[in-house]
Amino acid sequence: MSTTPEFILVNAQYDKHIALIQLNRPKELNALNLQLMGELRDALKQLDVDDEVRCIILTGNEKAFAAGADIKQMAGKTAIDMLNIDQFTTWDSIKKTKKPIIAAVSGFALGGGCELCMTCDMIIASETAKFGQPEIKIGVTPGAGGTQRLTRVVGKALAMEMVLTGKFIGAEEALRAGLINRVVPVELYMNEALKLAKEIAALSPVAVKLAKESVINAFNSSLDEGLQFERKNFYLLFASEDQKEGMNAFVEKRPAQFSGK
Ligand code: DAK
Repeated sequence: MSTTPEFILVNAQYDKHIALIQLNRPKELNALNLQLMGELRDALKQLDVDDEVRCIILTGNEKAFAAGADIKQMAGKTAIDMLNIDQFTTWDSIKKTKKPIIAAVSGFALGGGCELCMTCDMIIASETAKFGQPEIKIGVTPGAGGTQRLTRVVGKALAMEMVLTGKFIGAEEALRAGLINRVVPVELYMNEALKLAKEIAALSPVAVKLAKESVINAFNSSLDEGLQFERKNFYLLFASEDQKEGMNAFVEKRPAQFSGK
């Protein structure tokens, strides 16, 4: 990044091999304006090539992960403005992050905020988290995957209800629906996200990266294609030092030290 971001805080050394990005427009409930999204895209690109970083936590604050795209910024736009702004390039870039991203969610995760946390790989939520796709209430539909990712995860019945009525669901319902990994008391959600990040950061970064790639591929391929893809990644890992280290450490009954090579 060439300039210091204004709407996000980035700590590349939040913990050993763990980076933290915090969305930081608290007065606007972290509404995702174009600048914030650009800053987020740039930060993720940079962390993705930082060899010291093995896992990224993305969070907001206790009141809001993000209340959606910035409605005030979008309200007066024409279709051609939206086309020329081409937010999809930014969202696609975020989606292409190879390292695992854990969303630590408290409060509102709505519209683009819900879509952003679904773009992450795992979601840890506080008991106060509320997920929703309320775009229908402002005369549009979800635009960054809300009708697709949500439906694949929670199923048609709940997705239809959320997308067609804009209703929010709480953390417990989101857990039951398979949208999130766990719910913890609000004072613990960052700790819980860090605990999960540490677990992942202790493993082979190259295996983690390929494992993420294979799981994501499951959403974009037939079962046979996905299995072929998985197989190639599995073979590829036998070219890594981490595979030798991991298997030798098991045989020698000692903890493995993974280098990412
Ligand atoms: N945009 C702009 N400002 C927002 C905002 C938003 N999404 N959400 C909240 N704010 C602002 C409020 O306007 C208010 O500002 P001031 O009036 O103080 O200046 C401040 O944050 C505090 O909000 P409230 O006073 O409303 O707080 P409450 O606790 O009473 O209510 C709420 C919280 C989250 C229920 C409410 O703020 C709310 O309903 N917010 C809007 C939620 C929403 O409709 N979200 C969906 C937005 S549409 C795309 C990618 C993504 C998207 C589209 C396209 N492409 C790749 C093309 C995404 C679209 C969306 O997300």
